[in-house]
Parts: sequence; C-alpha cells; structure tokens
Amino acid sequence: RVKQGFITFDHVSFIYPGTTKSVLSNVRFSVNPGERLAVIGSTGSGKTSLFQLIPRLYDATEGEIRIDHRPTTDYTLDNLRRSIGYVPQSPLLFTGTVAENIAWGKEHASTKEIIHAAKDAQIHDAIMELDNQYQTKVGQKGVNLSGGQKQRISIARALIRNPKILMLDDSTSALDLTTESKLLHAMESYECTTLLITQKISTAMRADRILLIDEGKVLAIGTHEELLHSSSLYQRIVTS
Ligand code: TTP
Ligand code: MG
Repeated sequence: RVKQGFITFDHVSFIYPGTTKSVLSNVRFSVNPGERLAVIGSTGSGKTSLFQLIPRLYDATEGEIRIDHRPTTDYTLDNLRRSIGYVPQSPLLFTGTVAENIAWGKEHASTKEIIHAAKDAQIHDAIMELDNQYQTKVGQKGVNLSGGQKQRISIARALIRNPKILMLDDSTSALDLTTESKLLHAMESYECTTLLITQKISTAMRADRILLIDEGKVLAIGTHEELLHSSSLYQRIVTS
C-alpha cells in the first residue's frame, strides 16, 4: 500500500473567531507520510491550536492545510476526521464501559481489536485490575480514572481506527518513562504519520524530526542534531 498521510501547512495564520490576537503566523512546514514529528514550544505558543486546525475543529484564517496534496477543506468533515486519530490534551470519556469508550468511532470493533489497541496503548493491565475489567462503567457516574489512564484509553480509541494520521497532544505527560517508552515503541507498528506535542526533550528526540514553535511561529524544524546547531532557543531548552 502506498504510504499516506503527507501533511502540508502552507503559510497558515490563525486568529480564534471573535478575537484579534494572532495565534499562528505564517506557519509553513511539511510532514512526510509515516514520519514522526515532535512539536515543542513553551506554554501558549500555539501547539494545541496548530493541532486543532488539522481535523478542522477550527479553520485557518489564512493559508491552506493539505493532506495528501488535497486541501483539508476539499474533504468531507466525516472523511477528514475518519483518517485522523486525535488525542486531545484533556481527553473526555463518555458515560459507558471502557470497551465502548475504546471502540468509539469505529463500527463493529471486535473484543480482540479492543484488547489489541488497549495493549498497544499500555492500558490493558490497568483495565484488567478494574472490578468489571472492560465492562467497567466510566464517565460521569462511573469509576474515577486517573488523568494518565484517561489519556491511554483515548490513545487506544485513536489506535483502534488505524488512522492515517495520529496526533497526540501531550498525551504521554502523565506516564512514567518506562510506560511511555513501551507506548512509543508499540506505536511504531502503526504505519501512520504521527504528530506529537511533548514537553519532554527526551520524548522529542525519539521522533524523526522536531518542530519548534514560539509565539505562533515556526522557529525551526529538523532533527535534534540540526536544531542544536541552528536554533539558540532549542539549545537553551535542551540545556535548561
Ligand atoms: P495553545 O494553542 O493552547 O498553546 P499551547 O498548546 O502551545 O500551550 P500549552 O503548552 O499550555 O498547552 O494557545 C495559544 C493561544 O491561543 C493562547 O494565547 C491561548 C489561545 N487559545 C484560545 O484563545 N482559545 C483556545 O481554544 C485555545 C486552545 C487557545
Ligand atoms: Mg496545548
């Protein structure tokens, strides 16, 4: 199969509707099919906003985003979002079972597929410790899960759909290093283009390339070594 998931940001600027502040300015970069790109930048630099434009939770104010050379506005929203597994910064679970929460968005998911995704997301063991395992009720009236457990259920929900593009917004922040490492390793078996926002340089270094944004602008994109040579901000982040 031809690798898909080529993403292009073509001079993208963005202002939230009803506001005047430019959150992204003239952002341009491309991500190759199957590439893993880490996105780093200080809090408020626009990382989440950049993510939200890809599945068109918001539309760019200027410029164009293309997936596989087609503007995202040319796809139906349904088709666009079906091809993207988006794990938001604060994922929400709905009232239902763990299994239902993982299978959400994929019709006819089998138990085997649900467990497989949960294992890859490194949440299977924790689920097996719940009173009713995969049938445990979560959400408003269900058991309380930790932030990290919710993140991993949300990751399993993204993985089960085998998306063309996987986007993780700081989704490994609550994980210990060993679990995070296992998760990143398991994700390698998915042929998707992966964008991952992270605060941790050690996580960013595992990606093929790193995108550094600051105040809504792309400061640098490249490998860890390239950024060390080209970006003084990156040097400062690494040594801080
Ligand atoms: P974010 O895109 O949320 O910045 P970030 O994701 O890099 O920050 P963090 O590391 O803390 O997650 O915000 C960029 C700017 O956009 C910031 O000024 C807040 C503003 N903003 C809105 O106005 N509405 C929104 O829904 C979001 C997400 C951000
Ligand atoms: Mg954010």
